[in-house]
Amino acid sequence: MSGDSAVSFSLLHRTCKLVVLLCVLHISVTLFFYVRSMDVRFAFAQNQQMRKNPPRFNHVQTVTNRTELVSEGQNSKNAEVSVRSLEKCPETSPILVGPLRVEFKDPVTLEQIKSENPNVQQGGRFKPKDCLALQKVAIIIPFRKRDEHLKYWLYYLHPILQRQQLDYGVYVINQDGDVTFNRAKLLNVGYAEALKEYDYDCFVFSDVDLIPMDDRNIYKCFSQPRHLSVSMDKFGFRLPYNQFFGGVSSLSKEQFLKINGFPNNYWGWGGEDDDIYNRVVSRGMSVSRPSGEVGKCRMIRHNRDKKNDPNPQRFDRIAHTKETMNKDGINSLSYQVLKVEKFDLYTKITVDVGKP
Ligand code: UDH
Ligand code: NGS
Repeated sequence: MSGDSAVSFSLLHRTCKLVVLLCVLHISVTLFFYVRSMDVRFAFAQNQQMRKNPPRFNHVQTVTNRTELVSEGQNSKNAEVSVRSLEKCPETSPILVGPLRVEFKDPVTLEQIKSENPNVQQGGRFKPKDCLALQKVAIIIPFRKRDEHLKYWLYYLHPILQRQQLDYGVYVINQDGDVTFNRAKLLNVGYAEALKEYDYDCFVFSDVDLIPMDDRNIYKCFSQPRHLSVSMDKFGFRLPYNQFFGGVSSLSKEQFLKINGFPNNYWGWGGEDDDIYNRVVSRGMSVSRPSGEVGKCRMIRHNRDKKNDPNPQRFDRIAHTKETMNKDGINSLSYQVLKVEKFDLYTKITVDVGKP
């Protein structure tokens, strides 16, 4: 072989090697992208499948429960233990329905209410199964001899509160005996007794005869103390006066403690709600309210109760809230629990609140 042909052979050899190398590189790159595109298609198909069966927990994660999960398409043999997250309920419950028809023509029975609310636990407790409720709410009802009203309250409120996705308990605080009624003291007792049972962070105080006409009026707490019964039928669906804080209100534990709870010394009808309003503003807070539309509610008509006549001292007392509120309130509350009854739809706590 001459020198020239040896050089051209070696050049050809090197060129061929380069071409082969380039081919191998090309095939590798093609293979790599092909395999990757298969992954994407597979993931897309899986995603589509999940859309057909959307996940039940689709909000921000918070609490984790160890649970055995069987993934879709896998049989129990392949079941793997994984950590399932119970996620926070959404800010606005997706199962609210808005305006409601509320009437008191037909009587209701506790059996009927119980069967229509199978998820309510003994003592009137409920929490959503599929998500973690945003607030733990104790509903406190001051009570004496209003069983017919209580049935309507339970009939209407349990379905509403469940749709509002609250972790709640219903506490009926029953004043024992026949001395003059004391609404605000019973509410203080409800606060103290509910906290002995569960770590509630919000307290809704509701008269037994007030029923919301719209489930968007959420029975929870807000950044300011809230007045919920803003638009009552008996006042022509308006506020009777701007400072009105009666009927249904809600305060977080922190807000309640900031005002030293409610007054204990308003015996008989009137003024205690105005005193609570004074406490709220004197501690630099304001009252939050739903709109007049969402805040519509009906009151069950009734005559004045025995032993709940207008309190003649009420005007004098509300004129001095600022001076009295530090020593009269949750810090000076004294009472005696006589009976705690766990019924299917509520907890009834009978108390001796003393006398004027
Ligand atoms: N309450 C009772 N029993 C009583 C008194 C009051 O359960 O004997 C409770 C009940 O939850 C009631 C709440 O305390 O809703 C407030 O009672 P209230 O008498 O201050 O207010 P209400 O709106 O009646 O029930 C106002 C007087 C109605 C006079 C009607 C005249 N037509
Ligand atoms: C005011 C009372 C409040 C009461 C409101 C509405 O006059 O306690 O009427 O009463 N304040 C005083 O008497 C100082 S209602 O018609 O709902 O019974 O809540």
